[in-house]
Amino acid sequence: MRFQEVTTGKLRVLMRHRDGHTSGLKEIQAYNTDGRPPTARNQTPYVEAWRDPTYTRPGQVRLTGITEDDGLPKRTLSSSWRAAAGPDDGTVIFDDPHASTTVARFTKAGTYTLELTATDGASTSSKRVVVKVEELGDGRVNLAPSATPTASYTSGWESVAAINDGREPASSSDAPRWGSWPQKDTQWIQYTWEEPVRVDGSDLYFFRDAQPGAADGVGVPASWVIEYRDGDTWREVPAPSGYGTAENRYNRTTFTPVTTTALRAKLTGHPNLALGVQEWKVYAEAPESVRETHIPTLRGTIPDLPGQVTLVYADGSTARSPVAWPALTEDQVAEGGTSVTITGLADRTAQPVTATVWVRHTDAVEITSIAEERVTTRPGRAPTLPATVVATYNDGSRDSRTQVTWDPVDPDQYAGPGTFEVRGTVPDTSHRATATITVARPRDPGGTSPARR
Ligand SMILES: [Ca+2]
Ligand SMILES: [Ca+2]
Repeated sequence: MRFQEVTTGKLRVLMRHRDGHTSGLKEIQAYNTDGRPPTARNQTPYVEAWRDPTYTRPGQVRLTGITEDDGLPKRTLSSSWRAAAGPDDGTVIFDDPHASTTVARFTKAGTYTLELTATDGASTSSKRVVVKVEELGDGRVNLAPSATPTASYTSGWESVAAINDGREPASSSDAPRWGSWPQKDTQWIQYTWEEPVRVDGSDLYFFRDAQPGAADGVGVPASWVIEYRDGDTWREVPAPSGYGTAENRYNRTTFTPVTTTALRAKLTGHPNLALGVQEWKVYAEAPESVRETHIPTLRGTIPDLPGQVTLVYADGSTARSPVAWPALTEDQVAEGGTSVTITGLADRTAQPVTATVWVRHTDAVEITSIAEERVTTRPGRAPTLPATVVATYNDGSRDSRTQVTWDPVDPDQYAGPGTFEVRGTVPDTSHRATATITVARPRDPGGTSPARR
């Protein structure tokens, strides 16, 4: 590059690292060309983009982008990702559509064309990446990536972060991995989540460099158990299907669901051998349903969509899950009396979730009905009543964020199997909310259900 002549004793280059990369400089030469630099002319931005091949989560793609500009005309450069093409009904959700490097998630398998566009305010460049999304996963959601991994002990040259890095091991001697050498006997690895999770299974892949009977080294365990944190106590997960110790593959364990903030695998080694793990996946229980999301908005106003949805499990209990929605456009909310349904992705279920946005002509509306709620519980356990209900208004719009105060429930009503109704009060309307409660014995008599006590 050329610039106006300066007189100086020092020259330096300032570099800003590209996202996820470091930078190096091989050589810099400085000249006095004795010439006048040419008048700067605005160059269009430079854009490059590709798919990160090391990122292997089902239904997701990590996109790496580079956007650069000469700083002309106004020293601004903005970029954005969009889906230029994809299968019918397929939705792409970018974690941050304005970051050049981001993760895209898909609601449907197929071939998508994703486009990164950069503009300096005067001119625009773009680059397309075609990605083939083969599988959205097998319906199980691995919660390990969102956990913090710790261990009883980690050898200085191994890494506990390797157990949830998402990298598929090629064999039990692959690396990176966690290992406890020279600590032997019983060792553990642990996952801790910031919010409670509801889990019902795991896949664990051991690291080993020795076989049972060896004088030293790292081996698969002689035995192991999965424990969950219940208050201040560690308990073994209920009704575990078994704890395999095979090498060179995952060992699957399923168990009766538990809600917890921490899970650990407690491994007991063969004599003389330390312990190790390549990867440990922990699966969220698949919910039976997701509570409907209905959001009204005034025409011309793009509404804020809820950051969480409520998952409902087979036993009637519920949990919240973060959810990502595609961005709404002004066109979609331009006309009163219309509605638009969008598909989002919740962190803790493999099923896509939907939200309906109802576009109103006016805010002068009133409630005409409240949808009935259906709740399941077990004998002796108070039903989990929802904090909100779905109200329908006189213009046909709905709102799933309508607050409700339920009448008190007498424990006698859910002491044994049967059905009963609970009524609730909603502000600013004489319409009452109704919840029908079904008290049923659990389908699976195993575990620690109250029905068996
Ligand atoms: Ca430019
Ligand atoms: Ca790993």
